[in-house]
Amino acid sequence: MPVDLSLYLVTDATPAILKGRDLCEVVESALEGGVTVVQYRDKFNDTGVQIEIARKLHQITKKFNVPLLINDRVDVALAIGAEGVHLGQDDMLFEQAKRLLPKDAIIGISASTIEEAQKAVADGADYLGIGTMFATATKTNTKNVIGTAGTQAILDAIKDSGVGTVSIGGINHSNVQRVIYQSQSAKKGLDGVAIVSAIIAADDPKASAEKFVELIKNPPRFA
Ligand code: TZP
Ligand code: MG
Repeated sequence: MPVDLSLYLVTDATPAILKGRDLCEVVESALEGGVTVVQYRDKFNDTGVQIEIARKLHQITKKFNVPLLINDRVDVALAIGAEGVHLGQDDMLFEQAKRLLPKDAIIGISASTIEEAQKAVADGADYLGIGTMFATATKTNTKNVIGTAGTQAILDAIKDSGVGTVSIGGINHSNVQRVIYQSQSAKKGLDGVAIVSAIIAADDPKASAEKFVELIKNPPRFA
């Protein structure tokens, strides 16, 4: 079954972003608001804690029938039986992850260049996380801020592949329609947007997700 990538939530486990709240509660609230995929991304906790959190998150995502993907850590995904992983260019190679994970596991790959995107497509990635769209405080060590032009170039280069795509980096309520609308002028539009702080750090993650759903499904007013 193809994954609905339309509102793809990426977590952050740093206390400043969580503002003292429990990550699982924040994610549950976001799911109530309409998030369609959850990626557990945790650069803060050690492996044992990550496995514990991932297991709790999986109980929650299963209630919503939403896939849980694990960032970076194929071992954590295997330990809890997550639906898949998301791997960056410096993480485990696609073919190694493919060998370790169950046959039907979802494997997403980050791409910031046409070459990276074409390689991921040739490898057999299920979807691409394309970015960084806009500079963001959430991830300051990004190689490339590629903007809408760079994103369109990647989308055009892989348009015939049928591989899913999400844009990531600095996407919020004010720019999400621009991101989606501008990508529609590419030969293959985006399948969704990946969001960290605009949902995870929101005062009301459910309301934030609801607003994203509304903005995504309605055509942009400035078109
Ligand atoms: N990869 C590229 S940008 C980014 C990641 C994980 C962080 C995006 O965070 P935010 O808060 O949605 O800008
Ligand atoms: Mg990574």
